[in-house]
Amino acid sequence: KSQFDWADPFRLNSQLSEEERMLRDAAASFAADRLATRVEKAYLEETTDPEIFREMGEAGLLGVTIPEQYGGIGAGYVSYGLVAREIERIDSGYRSMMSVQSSLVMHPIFAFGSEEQRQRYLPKLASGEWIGCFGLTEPDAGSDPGGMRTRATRTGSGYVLNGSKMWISNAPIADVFVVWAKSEAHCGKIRGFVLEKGMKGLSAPKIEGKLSLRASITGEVVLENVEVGEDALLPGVEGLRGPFECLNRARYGIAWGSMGAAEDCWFQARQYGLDRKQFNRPLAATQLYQRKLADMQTEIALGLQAALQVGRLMESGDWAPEMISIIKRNNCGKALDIARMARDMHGGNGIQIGYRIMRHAQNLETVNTYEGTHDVHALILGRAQTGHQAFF
Ligand code: TGC
Ligand code: FAD
Repeated sequence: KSQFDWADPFRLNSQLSEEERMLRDAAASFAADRLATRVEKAYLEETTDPEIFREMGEAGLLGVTIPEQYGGIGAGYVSYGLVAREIERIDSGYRSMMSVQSSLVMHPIFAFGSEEQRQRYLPKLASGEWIGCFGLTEPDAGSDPGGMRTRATRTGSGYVLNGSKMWISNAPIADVFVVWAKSEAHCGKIRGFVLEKGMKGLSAPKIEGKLSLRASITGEVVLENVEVGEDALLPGVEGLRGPFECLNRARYGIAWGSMGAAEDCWFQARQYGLDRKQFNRPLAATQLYQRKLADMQTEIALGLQAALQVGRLMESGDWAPEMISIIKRNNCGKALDIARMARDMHGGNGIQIGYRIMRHAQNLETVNTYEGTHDVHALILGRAQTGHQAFF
């Protein structure tokens, strides 16, 4: 009979390759040294240090699945998930910065861009010299991105873009904007465009006053007669498949990341219960407290195992987006429940910034909403098993 490891019940560690474990450990060291040390101030003051991108780039944590010739490290999807888990263990906002850059900006340029676009953007995005953002959501088109109003109109040598995007991570500090618009020249189909900071008519004002994901800057993207050449168009994709192919990867990473935040809450709740005494005994010696710890352990162990399986299927090419809907939806929902439960288990201390739990809980409200809300993923899964479209 083997020894039970309460912190790794299903021996996730033993299911990883040596290279995966090394990258995970490097990400964990980076997160402890560079992120944990600045997150509290950043969260309280609602500030984002753009230097973090360069530091992540130096550590090899941006675009890990992108081939080396473009600045990535050509690692697999499990490696990418492990990096997301370690970064989100510190803060969902930092994972957001990493996953937008990697899955929503570098991936479309790599997968759908021309060779010139790949050469121009990917190495600088991988090093963190340039910061990227991804504009899909609009003020009146969130869960239903097909209802977007942003338009690209043909000019002699290129396009003019008009419209606005809302809730765009990294936008106010971005150098590179991957923006999705309906193109009149392509029968109204959605096309991707790569814009650059400083283009006339392009602005990205910060959205102030978020009570969630405060360490990650969010903005609008306003497009007022922005003129671009043909070279700004992503040539390799059209229709909603373009943004969704990027979202598949980012949602997958979020399934791992949210488990990192949940683990931090679980480990803290366990330690708090061992240290704190009420009624002359540790809280952790009570039945109700232990049941909550058991629930946390169970959901996290199952959530990580599911994310690992989907990652392996992505690596072998045998995957479907619905698998990602299951793990994005379940892991985010469970992580949010765990963070709220851990907050309660800390009593009054649970609301203090130093205990981290409430920051995670606040962040996970966003994580449960962006990249397809909990209910939207339920509708995707409902459609897949009944054949009935229930969105409208
Ligand atoms: P539907 O009819 O289902 O599909 C339209 C076309 O798109 C294709 N498609 C996919 N392709 C690849 N992967 C997927 N997951 C795909 N889902 C759909 C589909 O095959 C079809 O192609 P074609 O060629 O036949 O036209 O489209 P619908 O309009 O009915 O969509 C409904 C729904 C709910 C599935 C979809 O709109 C949805 O997922 N809504 C959620 C929106 C969302 O996730 N937004 C995310 C914005 S980005 C963000 O939040 C970043 S936060 C980042 C951070 O800070 O970390
Ligand atoms: P809505 O679509 O209006 O949904 C509101 C509620 O209605 C939800 O509960 C939803 O589940 C429910 N609902 C919607 N449709 C249905 C239906 N058919 N049936 C039943 N219920 C339904 N977007 C980007 O493009 N790029 C980014 O980088 C980005 N970063 C973000 C960062 C933050 C901090 C936040 C908060 C959001 C970000 N988003 C980004 C936007 C995010 O993807 C959207 O907020 C999300 O897709 C939901 O859209 P919405 O806010 O318009 O809500």
